[in-house]
Amino acid sequence: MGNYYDSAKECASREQIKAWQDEHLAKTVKRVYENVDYYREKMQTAGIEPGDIRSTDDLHLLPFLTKEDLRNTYPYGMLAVPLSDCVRIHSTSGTTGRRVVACYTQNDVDLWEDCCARAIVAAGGSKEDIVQVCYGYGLFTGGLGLHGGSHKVGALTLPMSSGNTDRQLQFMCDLQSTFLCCTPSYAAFLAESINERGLKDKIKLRSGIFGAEAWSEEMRRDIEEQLGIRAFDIYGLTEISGPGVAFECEEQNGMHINEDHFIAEVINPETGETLPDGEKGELVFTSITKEAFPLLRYRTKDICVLSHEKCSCGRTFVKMTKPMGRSDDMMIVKGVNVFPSQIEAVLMNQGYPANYQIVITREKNSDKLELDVEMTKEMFSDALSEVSARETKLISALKSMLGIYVDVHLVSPKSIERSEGKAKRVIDKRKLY
Ligand code: DLL
Repeated sequence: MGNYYDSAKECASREQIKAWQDEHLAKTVKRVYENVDYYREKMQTAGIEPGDIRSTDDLHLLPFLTKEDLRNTYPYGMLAVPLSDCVRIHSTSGTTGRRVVACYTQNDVDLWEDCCARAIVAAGGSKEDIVQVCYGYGLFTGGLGLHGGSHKVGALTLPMSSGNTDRQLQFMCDLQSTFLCCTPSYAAFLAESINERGLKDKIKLRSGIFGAEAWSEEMRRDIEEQLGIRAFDIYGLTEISGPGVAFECEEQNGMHINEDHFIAEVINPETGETLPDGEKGELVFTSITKEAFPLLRYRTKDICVLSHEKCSCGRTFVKMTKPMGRSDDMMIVKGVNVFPSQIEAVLMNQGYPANYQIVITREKNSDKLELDVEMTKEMFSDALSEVSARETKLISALKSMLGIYVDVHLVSPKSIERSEGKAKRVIDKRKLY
């Protein structure tokens, strides 16, 4: 069994990391140029030859790739190896347009699982753990990615997949799971169900890694408190491999990007210009070790900030903040940029659970932002005046956070549909007009 805290790599000096990236970037660019017609044409149009990219200092010369390019080349047009060398396909959910499929060679699967194993180890996991994986297994990368990582760590792995909460809880109690992997919204739902059923004393969970969707610090505190665990963030996207592109360490303050596999940049989404540490922009990845589906300068649409500041855990890999929304799902309401994470922070601050839904409509050219929020059982009351006082308080806190009026409806506990995977928080009806 490997040691997935690889200090030689994870704590290498910045010079060593750069030297590794320089070498692997140049090789990847050459390979992509030779094997992927679509990208070769893109490079030719930009007037770039593989020999122009000698190190990470030349990265900015390469053209960007977007989801649109992956749709144009669906399903196999971006493959850099023969299809017969691939052993696995995963896919994005494709809620907004054609699906994107990503192919993996055996080596790609191995490296991806190594990244997930690092994430588990950084969250305190080891071969002594019983890891309950309740991400969906299948085309979604969450289940199989963390499953593979857990195997590599040598932990006892429970491949539960998502859903069937009764069975999740029964196994959690009977088999004494110690480590949980699922979306933060499902972790919050499991916590709620555990408390309702009085099972808190029967569970042995001590840690968990949660990702695939945005979650706030307030939600982390809630999950940690209710489940009696430490809750770590994990980030990734199908196009770049899946979960484990970046992971939190014990500092719980930003996620280390696995820089021996992925070069990260933050760019100004309007101009494409590369931004320095500390500036907010769109995250762009270049994969430098993938065989089947290596993407160069892929625009993730995720907005974040990078930091090379020294981390107390000793890892030297650059850290990204939690994504602060997406450049494409950022809502613009009455001309104001609004992120669901801002709304969630206000809700959690006032003690509401993370069960809410945002609906945006447009009447007579004017946007309206409505927010349904579930009350906790303790808040729930038949006295209308109490509920309306609560609504007023929430409206005023949202106004000072966002600068716009939000039409808040407090609804009874459990009336908003629960999600077993990623929660659907925003319904923008304006696009339907
Ligand atoms: O969500 C991979 C994953 C699975 C990550 C399990 C973590 C855990 P996709 O379905 O392709 O892949 O969605 C990728 O989800 O671009 C982000 O917008 C969002 N996302 C992923 N992780 C986080 C996170 C998986 N920790 C898209 N916080 C990404 C906020 C996240 N957003």
